[in-house]
Amino acid sequence: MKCILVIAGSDSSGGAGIQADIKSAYKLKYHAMTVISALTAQNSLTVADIMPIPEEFISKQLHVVLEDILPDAVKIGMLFSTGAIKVVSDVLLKKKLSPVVLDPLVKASTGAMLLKQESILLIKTRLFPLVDVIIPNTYEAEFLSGIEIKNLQDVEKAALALHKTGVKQVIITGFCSEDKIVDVGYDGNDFFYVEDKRLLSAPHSHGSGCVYSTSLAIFLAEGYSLQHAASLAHEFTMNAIRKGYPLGKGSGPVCP
Ligand code: PXL
Repeated sequence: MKCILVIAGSDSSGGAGIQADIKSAYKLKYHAMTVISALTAQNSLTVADIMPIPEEFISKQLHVVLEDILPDAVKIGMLFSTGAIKVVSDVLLKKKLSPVVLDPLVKASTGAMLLKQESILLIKTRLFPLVDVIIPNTYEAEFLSGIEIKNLQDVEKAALALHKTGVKQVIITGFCSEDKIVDVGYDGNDFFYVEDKRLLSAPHSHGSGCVYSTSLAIFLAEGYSLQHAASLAHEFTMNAIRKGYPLGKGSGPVCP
C-alpha cells in the first residue's frame, strides 16, 4: 500500500485539516499517516480555539512513524508554533523524504490565524528551503512575499520572491480575474499556468486547500511532472468543491 505522511492540524468540524487530508488520500488509494501539530476547536463559522501539540510530542509522533514506515509522499499543513516548525525542519534535514509539499497556511477562511506571529519568519527561513513545493493561495503569497497582487504579473513577481527563500518550486493557487481562475507555478526555471473557468458559485469550499496539497503530493509521488501534477490536483480539488455539501451555518466541507 502506498502511503502519505500528513503533518497537519485537526479540524473538529471535519471539513479541513487532517480530516480533509485523510479523505483525499483515501480517495486516491493512499494510506494516510497523520502526525498532528495542533488541535482546533472549530465549526463552519469560526475557529474558536487552537491548542498546539507540544513540540516533544510532535517529534515523538514523527520519529515513531518514520522508524517503521517510509512514506511515498509528505504533505505539511498547519504548523502554528515555532516549535512545530523546528521539529519538522529537523526531521526533513535528517531523513531523505520526497516529494514534500508544504501548504504555508496563514489564516483560516473564517479569519483565525493558523500561524503564530513569531512563526512567520521562521517558516520562510528554516522550512521553505527544505521542501519541494509550497502552495500558497493568493492571500498567503501576498502575505509571505510582501508583494501586493493585483494582476498576473504580480503573481509571477510573488512566486519569484518566494522562490528566493530557497524553496525549489512554488505554485500560487486561485488567482481570479474576470471569469477565470489561474494557478501559477514556478519550477525554478519556468512559469506554468493551470487555467480554469471560475465556478459561478462555490458555497461549500471548507478544506479545499488541504485537498489540493494532499492530492498534489500524491500525484507527484505517482511520478507526474510538477505541471501535470498541478493540473490533476486542480481538477481533483475543483471536483471536491463542486461536490461540497451544506453542513452547519457557514461554508460546508468539500467532498474529495
Ligand atoms: O483550510 C485550512 C485549514 C487547515 N488546517 C486546519 C484548519 C484549516 C482551516 O480552518 O483548521 C487544521
